[in-house]
Amino acid sequence: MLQELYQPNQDFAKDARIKNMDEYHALVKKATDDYEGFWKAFADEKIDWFKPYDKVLDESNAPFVKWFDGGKLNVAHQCIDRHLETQKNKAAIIFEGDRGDKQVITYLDLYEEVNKFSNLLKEDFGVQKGDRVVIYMPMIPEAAYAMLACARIGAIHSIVFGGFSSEALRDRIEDAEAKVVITADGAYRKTKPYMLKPVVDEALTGETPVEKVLVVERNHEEVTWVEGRDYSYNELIKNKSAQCDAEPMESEDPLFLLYTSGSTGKPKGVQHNTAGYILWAQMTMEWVFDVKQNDTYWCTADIGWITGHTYIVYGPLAMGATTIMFEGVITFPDAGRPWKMVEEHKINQFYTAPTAIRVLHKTGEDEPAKYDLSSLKVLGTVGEPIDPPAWKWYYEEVGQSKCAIVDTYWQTETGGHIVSPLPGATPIKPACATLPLPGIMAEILDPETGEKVGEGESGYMCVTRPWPSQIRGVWGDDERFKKSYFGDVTKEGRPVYFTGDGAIYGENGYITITGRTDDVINVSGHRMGTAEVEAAIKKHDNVAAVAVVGKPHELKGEGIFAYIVLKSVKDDVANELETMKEINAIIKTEIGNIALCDDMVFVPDLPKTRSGKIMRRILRALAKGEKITQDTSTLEDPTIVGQIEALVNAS
Ligand code: 6R9
Repeated sequence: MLQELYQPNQDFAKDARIKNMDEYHALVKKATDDYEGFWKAFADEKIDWFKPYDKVLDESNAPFVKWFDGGKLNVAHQCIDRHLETQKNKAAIIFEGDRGDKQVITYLDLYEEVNKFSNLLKEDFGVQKGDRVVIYMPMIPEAAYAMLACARIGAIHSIVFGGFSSEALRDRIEDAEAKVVITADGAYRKTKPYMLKPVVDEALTGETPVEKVLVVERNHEEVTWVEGRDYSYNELIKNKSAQCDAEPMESEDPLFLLYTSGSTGKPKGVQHNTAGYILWAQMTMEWVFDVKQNDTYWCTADIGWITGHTYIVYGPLAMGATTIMFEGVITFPDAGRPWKMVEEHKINQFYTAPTAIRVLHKTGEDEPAKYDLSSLKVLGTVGEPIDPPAWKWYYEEVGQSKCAIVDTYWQTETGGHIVSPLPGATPIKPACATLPLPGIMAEILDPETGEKVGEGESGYMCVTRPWPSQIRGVWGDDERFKKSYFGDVTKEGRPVYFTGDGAIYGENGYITITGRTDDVINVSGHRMGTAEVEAAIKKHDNVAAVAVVGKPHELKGEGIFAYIVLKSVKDDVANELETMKEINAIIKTEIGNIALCDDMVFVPDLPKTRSGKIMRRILRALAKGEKITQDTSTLEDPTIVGQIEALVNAS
């Protein structure tokens, strides 16, 4: 096994922030010996405090914890203002539009744009500290300005991914009780305009907490304007002052909400607070990507996901880096687009998802060789387990066997990376997230006993001590927060955080993440709750019952497989196809294209236990085409398994 390890590039390592495993172990030891002292040192060094904090960590009300209580700071100040003295003319954001249009935004430009935006929100929209602002935007610089403007004035942003439907947007707006929505008319995809504003209009029909909508005019296509509700950003911003003081925020004031899928019910509003989040965003940027003063860093995520929050906007700007923002599609006009961009912008760190790597590999295996990729130093992946062939292609063809691959494991709830190689220190291994980052007490535990499992054994990926960037709550639902993440297991009296992922220890404590242990499906690195998809499918008049499961998919990682029981069966193929189309149309309006089913099978019934619980394990196995070997005698009707199997095979 050991010979599979790839050692860090020594030329790179000598200038890296963490240069070798001795330095890694020294940091881990420091955290183990004096946990609060470890975090205190970094909080003091990295954060520009308006007022010092009183206490590093308050666990008295665990699992509700407080980090750096009593301190005051502002995230927009941390990300912008404090860099002006030394690098006001450095590029903060380099924007590349879908059609190749480019824009360089310096730190001074960013300061002015964010201040104007902040003044607009305060003066024209009456946004105050603590108000919720929903952002439904394409990947354009104004999306970053909007986030930072909220942070500057203390409003809590909640970004909704632009691919979500009007119903999904409505749910999130209502749950957050947002007073303002910031959107755009639309943007461009594959050179053609597409629209967002109509989706917002739809989401706001009927009763809504939203009073005002700000529309950035990006593609200048025709949109409807509702008098007294909708305002053009392009107009209002013209006469705004570029001076706006950053609101002093408490360390534990909320910074943002981001809705994510869990195993049951509607998406949860994951709440991140100010100080702890920004500290870890900055530290992981520095450690895991090791971005240097003159580097250009590109993360291909969308700001609608946590990766876009932490690793396009907050992390890079907090450390004063240059971050690329890309509006387009990485396989357009061809699968050489990202490599062309690397060559043009001389990108040094590139961060993407396994699903993108698989597509780039499949559709453009030889593309990397056509470009000069010598600027690259670190390649990152995130969102789902990466398979060894994709990893190898990424390492050899894109990284030319000299770049570290950082397989970063984390979640919306963790705020930043928790298990990841360090590019100058950690020997890497295909498809292995390797070791916990210093300060993160991540362990694989037996879910029953709470004991750490041994080498070669699998268990649940957990974190046994609170860390600064962890989720602070589920918006409006403390019980759900406790129930979703903290079971009965405690370690040294502390509630243990459960990630919901399975993992296995290899040699040297190396961690391989094996995937979700709950009913969350990971489609192209995006989390979908089975309950959400099932609720959408049930809206079809002729659906009596449904169960969806994940099924391995060559490009997406997992696809969605639905077992559907119809109320009335006509037994004709044309009719069935029509129903399938109708169901997918409902999913599209209820959630969005990302939740469309790859497979649907109409079945006479679902495999249920006598107590009425659906046996998803069986359905998952059948979707994969596996033979059912487990005991089915506890089922209400054991013959159903054979019937479903025959239908799956025939589909
Ligand atoms: C950052 C992000 C979180 C879920 C997580 C896990 C999966 C993320 C991974 C990974 C294997 C990695 N995941 N990174 N699995 N290796 N390097 O993706 O957040 O959208 O909340 O998803 O993604 O299953 O629990 P989020």
